[in-house]
Amino acid sequence: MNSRKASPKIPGAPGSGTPSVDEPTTPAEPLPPKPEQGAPEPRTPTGAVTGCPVTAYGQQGEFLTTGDGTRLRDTDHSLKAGPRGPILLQDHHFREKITHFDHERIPERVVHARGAGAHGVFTGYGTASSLTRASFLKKDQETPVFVRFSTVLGSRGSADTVRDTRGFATKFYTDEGNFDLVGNNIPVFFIQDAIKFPDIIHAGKPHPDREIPQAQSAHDTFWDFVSLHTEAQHHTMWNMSDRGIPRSYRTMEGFGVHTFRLVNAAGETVLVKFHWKPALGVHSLTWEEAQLISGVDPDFHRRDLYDAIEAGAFPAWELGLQVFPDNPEETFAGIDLLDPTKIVPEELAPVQPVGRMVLNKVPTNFFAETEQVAFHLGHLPPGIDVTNDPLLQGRLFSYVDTQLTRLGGPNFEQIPVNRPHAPVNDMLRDGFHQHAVHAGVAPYRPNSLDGGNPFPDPDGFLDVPVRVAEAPKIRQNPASFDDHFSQARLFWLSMSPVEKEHIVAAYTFELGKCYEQAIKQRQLQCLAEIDPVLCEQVATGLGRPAPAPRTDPVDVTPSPALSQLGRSWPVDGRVVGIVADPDSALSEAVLAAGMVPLVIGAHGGPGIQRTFDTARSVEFDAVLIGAAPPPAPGAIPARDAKAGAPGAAPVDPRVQLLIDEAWRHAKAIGAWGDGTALLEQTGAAGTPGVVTAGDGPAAFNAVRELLADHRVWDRFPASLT
Ligand code: HDE
Repeated sequence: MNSRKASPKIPGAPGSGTPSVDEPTTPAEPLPPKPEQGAPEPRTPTGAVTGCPVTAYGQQGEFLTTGDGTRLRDTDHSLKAGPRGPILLQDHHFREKITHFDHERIPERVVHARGAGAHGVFTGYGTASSLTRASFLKKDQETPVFVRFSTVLGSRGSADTVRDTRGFATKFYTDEGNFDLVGNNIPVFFIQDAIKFPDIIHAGKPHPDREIPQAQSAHDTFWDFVSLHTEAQHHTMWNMSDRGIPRSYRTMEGFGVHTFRLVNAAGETVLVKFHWKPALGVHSLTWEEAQLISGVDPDFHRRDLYDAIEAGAFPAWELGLQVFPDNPEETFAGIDLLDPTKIVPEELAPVQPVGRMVLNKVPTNFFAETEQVAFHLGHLPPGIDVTNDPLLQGRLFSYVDTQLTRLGGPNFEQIPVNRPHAPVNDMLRDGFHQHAVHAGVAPYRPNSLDGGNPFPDPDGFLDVPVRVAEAPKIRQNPASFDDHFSQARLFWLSMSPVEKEHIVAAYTFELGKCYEQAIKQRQLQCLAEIDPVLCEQVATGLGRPAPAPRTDPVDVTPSPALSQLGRSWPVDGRVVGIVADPDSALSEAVLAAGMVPLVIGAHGGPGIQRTFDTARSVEFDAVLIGAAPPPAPGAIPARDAKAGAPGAAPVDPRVQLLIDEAWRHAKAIGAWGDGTALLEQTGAAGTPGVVTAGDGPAAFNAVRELLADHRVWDRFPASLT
């Protein structure tokens, strides 16, 4: 369970103080940070502790100054030759203000541009100590972390809930240097060799002529590429599954994807894959919800992350390892560990927990922290090394290279959020935005002028001396990389019936959005190689013939661990919409359960957080109905096209819509009082996951139990097996 802090209030207040209606006229100290806010620990660019409070990074006083600290009398008028005259070139304040503004933007990330970050702490269990000498994994060792979650394809301002892979990048500020675990929420990748990265990304990004569609894979260029470049089929299957539309960052697994090599104090090595297991389990949206949210609340995932932290429902994950012997073939159970399009099923190699991460602070400033954080796979502490996975090898080049443009030079590691917490003694010098003030005269080795410092440490990072087999220099993959379909089939066969239904619907939607029939047919051929039922179902939806497989589908053993259904999880931080008169006992009960109550009223007022105008079902994980409100003023036909239809039920149409959608999205619904009759009227009463009770708290208790299973899929029996 998550450790919670007491939090009596509903999250979302924008500032740490309560503003006055009138404009303030007397200077005051800057307001303190909000309690849930954190910031990079103050360190010098060379990793030394500064002793400054974290607020020293922010504004320091009550009077407006230039960037240079000179107090100003006026920032509302430019200096002009008379009230009606032109602006004077000498107006240095005007020029500074506008010039700085003109340069506020930096290039967004070429991929993973849309993201949200949070601070936290990682605590080692000590269970990995025999495998690696990395100090942050020692028992009870606490290490600060910064995590950035992201989508891949969309621009920085795109919606959170699009169908896409999610980035899950963690910077551990370990006492032996930073460790960046730059993973995704999907354990495999589209390509086996980094040289193909521009190809898959160009195919997934908007078409270059019209720059549409934004943040989507449902278009011709994406499916053109993945149907021709069939090693992408396994990853594509994950994207078409519910993993492509997570409910929350808090309910995502994370994967390092590649195989890494650990080395212990005795120099012994093992191969490992990194896994993050969310304390709340893996949960997803429905596709209709995801689409609605893209319009209703494009910031849904970042809001959820920050609200959860503010409410004290700290997101948590356990870090785990799949461990494999470091044999010369670099295979396990016949699976090539260097092939990033392959998983090793957990049933064959269980995930062994090695530590726990809790995110407990939201950033103080989005740009300074989330936008400027720079991850790099080469940020490795002693005890963790890379393998020859050709995707990993290419990434080792790319992540430094990209920061040179994005963050404007080679000193990006000195930006506060990137500063290590370990002493830095490099011989890297100068460059744009140099923050360090290096002393000494001999930034070279060997030297005698600085006493020979700094010295190599025989106990420092070890490049494990792995033997490379004698081979020609060649542009070619190993033959074991040629199997492109068996694991896509393994994933498909591991899904529960309702998850299979969703996969069929996703392929049908995405290919249905393609223009070219040839591309649809080519992808259907790929599906035929994966599974004839899947192919036939999608072909029916597309109105096209289902092709026969060219080779017989291989025999695979399903991996039940891949399904996200069938277990129960904590409900921390989940959101309950309440249609009833404000009732503090009910709201208290929801808050006490670690959840967020949002009371929905006809219009704003005390105790009401949403109105019929501002609420939409997709914001809530469950709905409680304690009233049957008649159409409110906002529902007159001129203001709401849904309202006033002849014969419409005598209930506000937006409440009707709320119930219809919550029901359709398999959400738990609870009712009492007039709400019970309303559910009977809508036809929802008596169906699975719809409960009635004598009062609000009792209805909530019943709904809470249902919510532990996330959704009530029994409401919609699947047609597939
Ligand atoms: Fe990335 N990737 N990537 N990637 N990636 C970037 O680095 C790249 C890959 C991942 O929140 C970029 O700083 C290449 C796999 C995440 O800041 C860039 C290849 C995985 C993030 C880059 C891959 C990832 C990135 C863009 C093929 C999962 C966001 C901005 C070999 C294991 C990090 C940046 C953040 C970001 C290159 C493939 C995860 C351009 C060349 C596989 C989570 O350097």
